[in-house]
Parts: sequence; C-alpha cells; structure tokens
Amino acid sequence: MNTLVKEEKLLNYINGEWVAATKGKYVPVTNPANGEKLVDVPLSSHADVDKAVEVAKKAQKEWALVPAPQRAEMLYQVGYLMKERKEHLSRLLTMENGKVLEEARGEVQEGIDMAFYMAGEGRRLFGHTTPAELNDKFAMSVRAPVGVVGIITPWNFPIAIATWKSFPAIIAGNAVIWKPATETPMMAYELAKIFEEAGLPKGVLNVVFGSGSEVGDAMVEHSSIRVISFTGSNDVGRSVAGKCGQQLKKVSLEMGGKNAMIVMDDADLDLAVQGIVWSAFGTSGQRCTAGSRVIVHENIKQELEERILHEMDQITIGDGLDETIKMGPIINQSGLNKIQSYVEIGQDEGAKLLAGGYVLDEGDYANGNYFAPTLFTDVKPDMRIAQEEIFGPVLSLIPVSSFEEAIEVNNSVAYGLSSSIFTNDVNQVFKAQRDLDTGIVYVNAGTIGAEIHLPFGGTKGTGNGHRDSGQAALDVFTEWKAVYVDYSGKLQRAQIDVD
Ligand code: UN1
Repeated sequence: MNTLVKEEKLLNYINGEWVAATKGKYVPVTNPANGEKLVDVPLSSHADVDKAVEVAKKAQKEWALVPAPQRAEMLYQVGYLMKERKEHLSRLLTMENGKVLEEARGEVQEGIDMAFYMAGEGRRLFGHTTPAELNDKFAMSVRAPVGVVGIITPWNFPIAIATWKSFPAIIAGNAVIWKPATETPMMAYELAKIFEEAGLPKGVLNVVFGSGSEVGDAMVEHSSIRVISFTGSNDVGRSVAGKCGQQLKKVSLEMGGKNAMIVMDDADLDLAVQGIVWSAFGTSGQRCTAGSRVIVHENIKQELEERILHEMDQITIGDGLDETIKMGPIINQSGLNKIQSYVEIGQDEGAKLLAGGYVLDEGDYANGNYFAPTLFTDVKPDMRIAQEEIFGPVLSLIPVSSFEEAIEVNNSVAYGLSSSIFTNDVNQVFKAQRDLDTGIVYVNAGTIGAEIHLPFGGTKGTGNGHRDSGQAALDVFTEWKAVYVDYSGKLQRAQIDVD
C-alpha cells in the first residue's frame, strides 16, 4: 500500500463540510502505472448538486461583498500552501494520473502561478472609465460576478485546469460547484483542503464527485448555475453547449486539438527534434496541446524521420515516480483501446508505421496501461490519423513541398488549439503567426507549454470562442455592467439632448 493516500473513501466538500454522497455508491481509483488501488471516489447524484447549489447561492451573496483585495488574501494563502505542498501534490498527481514526476511538478507549479496571478487581480479587476456624451455625467464599466458557476475539469491536467477555472471565478466574487474527473479525484480533494485551510468562507467552493452523466448533467441543467466552464471531449462539450444554449446559460468549452509542428528546410533540426519529441510523447501524448502531426518540408523529411526515431529510442517508459522514466502510462484501458484502434486505422489508410504501434504488457508493464511511442510517416493530410484527436503517443509525419502548403495542411483540421513552426526565416515567422488559424502559435518550439497569464483555448472545433486562464478567463466569470451617474440634477436624454 502507498503511504501518501490516507483516506479510503473520499467525501464531497459542501458548505465547508466533508459529507458523504447521498447514494452511497463508490468506484475505485487506480494508479495507471501499476493497477494499485488508491482510493474510492463517490458517485454523487442530482440531490448532492442541488444541496451544493443551495449553499453556494447563499455564500456567494456574502462573498461578492468582500472587497476583492481581501478575497485575494485568501488566494495568496492558497498559493503559499500549494507551494509548501508542491512535492506531496506532485507525487499524488503522478500516482493518480500517471504523468512523470517532473511533469507533475510542472503542472502543480502552473497552479501556483495561477494562484498568485489571480490573487493580483484582486487589486485590478479593471473596468473602463470613459467620457459620457452629456455634461455632468459620468460613465464607467465594471465587472460583476455572475453568481454560482459550474466547473467541469478533466483528468489530464487535474490541478492546473482546476486552477484556471476556479481561481478567476472565486477572485471575481462567484461561488463554485466543481465536478472533477473521477479518474483523478485526489487533486480535487487536496485543493479543496487547501482552500479550507486558507480560510475560504463555507460554501464558496463546493466539490461534488461523480459522473458526467449524473453530476455534470445536473450542473448543466440547474437553473441557478449561470456559467458552465468545461474542458473535455468534443462529444460531451457539444452536448453541454446544446443544453446550456437552451437555457441561455453562458458556457465556455475547451475540447482538444490536432496540433501540428511545421518544420521548414532551413530549421535548426536539433531543436526541432527535441521540440517534436517533447510535444508528441510528453504526458504520453495526453495533452490537448500535444503535437500529433509534423508537417515537414520534403527536402529534410528523411533526415528528420531518422533523427526523430533516434530520439524516440531514448524514451524510457514506466512508472513516473521513478525519476529515470521519461514517459508514463495511458490513463486507462479505454484510452489504450482508442490508441490501438487508431494505429489500425492508420495502417488501413496506407500510412507507413515506422515505430511502435503496440501495447506494452509484459514484465514490469503487465499491471499498467502502457503504449509504445509510435511514428507514422507518408501520412496524407486527410487521413483520419491526421484529422482526429488520438490522445496518445502517436505522431504522424506529413510531407509538403512549400510554406504555403504547410500552412494549408495545418489549417485543414476541425480543431484549432495549438500550432508551431520551426524556421529561421523571419518573413516566414511573421506570415505563420498571421496565417496559422489556432488559438496558440509557437515559433521555434513545440505545441505544448502555454503560460498561465495568456489566454488558453482555440478556434473552430476546439471551443466556442471563450478562453481559460489569462485576463480572458475573467470574461467567462464576470458580467459587464455599464454604470452612468448623471450629476446634472436635470433630465438629460442620451442621443437627444446633446448640443
Ligand atoms: C491541456 O492539455 O489540456 O500548454 C492543458 C500546455 C499546458 C496545459 C495543457 N500548460 O501544454
């Protein structure tokens, strides 16, 4: 048994109390590296969501009246506690998610950065002041909290994405109902404990564990939850958006990518190979931002292939708690099945498999969910392996003969999250950042590694126009309010009494 997880069963966190879910049903959470059971997570019901919303409504009214700089004090405290517990949180994260420890530390750091960044917003939360069109009249816009907001977070970045959503919501004066992914509940449990210790008033943050079909649905359907911020699959996101649309509920979606790295024939290939391998096989390819296509100039295709293969050979695979390991397991069996099925699809489509393509299940790998790093080449842009999100360590090389073709291939997918280009031609750099149609563009680096003070999200099938993190996150969790103060003492009619 591991010693990091003290609890046998997790409890929901509602109104500042740890309470059992009403139905009394649980599912086990296992470590994807070795199949070891970590904890049981409750499957809550509509009734638990209703309870959480009732207390959140009350708590939010008071929280909204706390001056934002004071709300920030609590968030600074959350940041300090996360910092103090960084190693503990990182190890737990590796155990429940499988990502290697170095990456887990990076993810926890992303959450710490977000705490201090959003705490700073407590002294900004800027609106605008602007001249009024009439004399003796003052005009400004201010950000107002929306009320009770719902956040639904995925297992692949269980703490960072939770901070992208909950911290701006809370600093802006909202109360939160949070449904974490059932695969990775320990991060939610730990973060809720940190909020509790930091002194967040009861009911401002409520964690309800459970399935998307029951808890997620109850949140989406609840008329008192006025915003849903969702990160997850495209299918679920579309259904969430449809239901929210019916209720005129604000919904912010982030639903993945089919991100490409362009390598031009003047690129620094050493750098390109490192960036490609890190983006494709880091986190075992289980990032929304993972680079799963390389669009390569035909002049350097063969050399790049050889160099990528060489670098792939250096990837050590196993339990991420072992610091010599570079790539951890896949989250679960259904993830493995999906990856395996895409390898078959790629072969049927006529792509050439250069490496990997199989499940690792012998010896030390027997009890975990491991997939070999996989490389396809001579992939055509319209093949399914070049169009659909695989969410695993599978990379496709697509040869092209010009810069223009590279841009066109990049933009030919239904998603628009991240893209990158390796080139030393300054003209191509500026054309690429203009013409690549994704929400994130990297130059001379891979597709992953977004920083928290910039907007995170994408175009087309990746989302619906909103962004996580950065200033943009405040737009999701606030309403703009235009305020006019007429101090003329007489009736002044806008657009009419203007001379
Ligand atoms: C995700 O894959 O959903 O930019 C988030 C990155 C990380 C976050 C990824 N900072 O790769």
